Amino acid sequence: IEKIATTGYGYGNKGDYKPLNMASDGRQYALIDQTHNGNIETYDARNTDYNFSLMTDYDRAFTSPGQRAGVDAHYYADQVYDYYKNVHGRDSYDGRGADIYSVVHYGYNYNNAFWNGEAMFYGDGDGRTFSSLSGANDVIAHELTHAVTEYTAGLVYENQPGALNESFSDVFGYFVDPDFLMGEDVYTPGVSGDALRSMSNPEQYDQPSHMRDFQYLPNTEQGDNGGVHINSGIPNKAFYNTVTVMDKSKAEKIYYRALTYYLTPNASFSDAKAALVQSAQDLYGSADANIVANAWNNVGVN
Ligand code: ASN
Ligand code: ZN
Ligand code: CA
Ligand code: CA
Repeated sequence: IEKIATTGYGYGNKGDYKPLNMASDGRQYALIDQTHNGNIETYDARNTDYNFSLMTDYDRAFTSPGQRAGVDAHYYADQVYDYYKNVHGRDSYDGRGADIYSVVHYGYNYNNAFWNGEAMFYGDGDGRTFSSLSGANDVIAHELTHAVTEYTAGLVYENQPGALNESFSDVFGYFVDPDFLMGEDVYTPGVSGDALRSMSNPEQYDQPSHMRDFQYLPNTEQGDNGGVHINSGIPNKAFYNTVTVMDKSKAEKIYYRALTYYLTPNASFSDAKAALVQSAQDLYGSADANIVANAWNNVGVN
């Protein structure tokens, strides 16, 4: 069905007003943003894990409680799209204007979000461990960066390359939401000040921040694929060590170049260090390359 691009608005998970790009067929309005080469589309799983339909309304005001998760997912997907386009000149995750699909109300009380190779999925959370996971723009940036990584470095999701895959998702989560906490806007809604992970102090959430504490876990689901969400604390701390010394605007170019130009699927932490040092050298010269090298030396990656 031909749809006409228009604008409307809605309320996010925290009840906040957000302007939205949408499309209408003259009868209904749908969360389809047609303002880029590819569409940004937001779907409702209605608490299933298999039945997804476009989030729609009969007017341009997406203001009902069941629409809040969709409003945030739609708005933040556009925000992250704009980040990659405006800062890095990248048109969507594949660099070729791929449609970006988000699915909200995935599962029941589901305490996670993920990229499955085709779309981003967000649970509602159980209301204790998490509130609706689309309510955090660093979570959206983290998940969409998994897609960018898939189409660029292709870091395999296990052991050291998997921990790097996780870390790059947190790093670009930082660039979209510049604090060193991940998921703080949706984690434990009854507890303030905490987060899912900390890049400045990974130990606070049981992650190592130095190679001496690297955790050798089995490459199984139980073992978090070799500790991809555990050992990511080490490259995360190296990132913290970098971005607290160098301009953020330089660090994001260096990390993007390493991810999209140098890194390959089986990269180790040492390979990531080398890729980032070389990227810094290419873009800004030896003073910044030395900052990066020292940042990794200080987490025990030589
Ligand atoms: N939220 C997790 C992540 O994006 C889901 C997963 O384990 N893949 O890393
Ligand atoms: Zn992840
Ligand atoms: Ca954050
Ligand atoms: Ca909290």
